[in-house]
Amino acid sequence: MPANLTPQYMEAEEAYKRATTADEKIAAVEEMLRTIPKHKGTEKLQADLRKRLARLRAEGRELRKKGKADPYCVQREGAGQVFVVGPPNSGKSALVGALTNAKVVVAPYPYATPLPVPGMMKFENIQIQLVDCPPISASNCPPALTASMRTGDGVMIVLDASSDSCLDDLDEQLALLRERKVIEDAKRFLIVASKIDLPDAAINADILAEACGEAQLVRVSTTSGHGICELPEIIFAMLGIIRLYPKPPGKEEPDQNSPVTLPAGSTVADLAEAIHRDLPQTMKGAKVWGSTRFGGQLAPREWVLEDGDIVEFRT
Ligand SMILES: Nc1nc2c(ncn2[C@@H]2O[C@H](COP(=O)(O)OP(=O)(O)O)[C@@H](O)[C@H]2O)c(=O)[nH]1
Ligand SMILES: [Mg+2]
Repeated sequence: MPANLTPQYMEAEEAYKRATTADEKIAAVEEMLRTIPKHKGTEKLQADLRKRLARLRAEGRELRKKGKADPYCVQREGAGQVFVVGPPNSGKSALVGALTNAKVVVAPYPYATPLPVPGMMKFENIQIQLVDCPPISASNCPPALTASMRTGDGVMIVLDASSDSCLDDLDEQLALLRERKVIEDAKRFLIVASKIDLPDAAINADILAEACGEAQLVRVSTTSGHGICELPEIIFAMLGIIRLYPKPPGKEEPDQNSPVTLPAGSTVADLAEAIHRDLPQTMKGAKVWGSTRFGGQLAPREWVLEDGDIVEFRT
């Protein structure tokens, strides 16, 4: 360990450890190089950092190239990204079209959706991204598509409940998504029985519901509108996120239109970190309205927040 590393350098190193994206890592290493004391004792470390920076930049270029070259890759937007998947003609595009602004193609023939199409769905004061996907089956499932799905926050499996094959379709979809590690034990997913307006669909949906076991099944029809209004809230609940409202001290009301969304179970410290990386260190305390017994009660950093909480940080 070379001597005389400055606090600025240590801070940049911390930022590097916390970085989650390639760009954040590059920025942190650049800062480490800028702040490292330039003398004999740090020469080796400087060389290592330059190598690391070159490697990160090359990886970044490669990723960007792939991002352009990989048509299955979808830029994540909003409070969560949910892939809408299923066999051909099950009503995926119609559903994404009903819930979002996406320009989907709904058609009575299979493979009308050759590539993923994202759209934004509004739930109260947040937006959740839904991605209309090409159909997948055991015989036709591009690895690049399932690789893209793995980076999402959740999956909706849409099955045509009017079809005699819907139970087999369910098994096939679940087996495929598990094999490709899109849904693992912890991954969030939802099963949608579509076209519930058609004959036999209600009975088939009951059979599907039984086969689903613990997994949640939702019955919908884009034709009759059945179940459509309820879906945004169900999808929000599936994602397991909470909305939090930071309030500057002295201000009467927080901005209700731009909550910070975090995984359920997040604490006061997690919210501080999400707002500013220095805030967990600089904060002296937090007042919380909502989950605490009294409005504006002082809460410790490990206090678990709930959806809708208002938090005022004291610095
Ligand atoms: N009756 C009925 N038909 C639907 C419904 N949703 C979709 N369809 C029809 O089913 C066909 C396939 O729909 P589409 O959304 O393109 O399926 P995708 O291949 O899964 O994207 C089209 O002819 C749609 O009009 C529904 O809720 N009820
Ligand atoms: Mg489609």
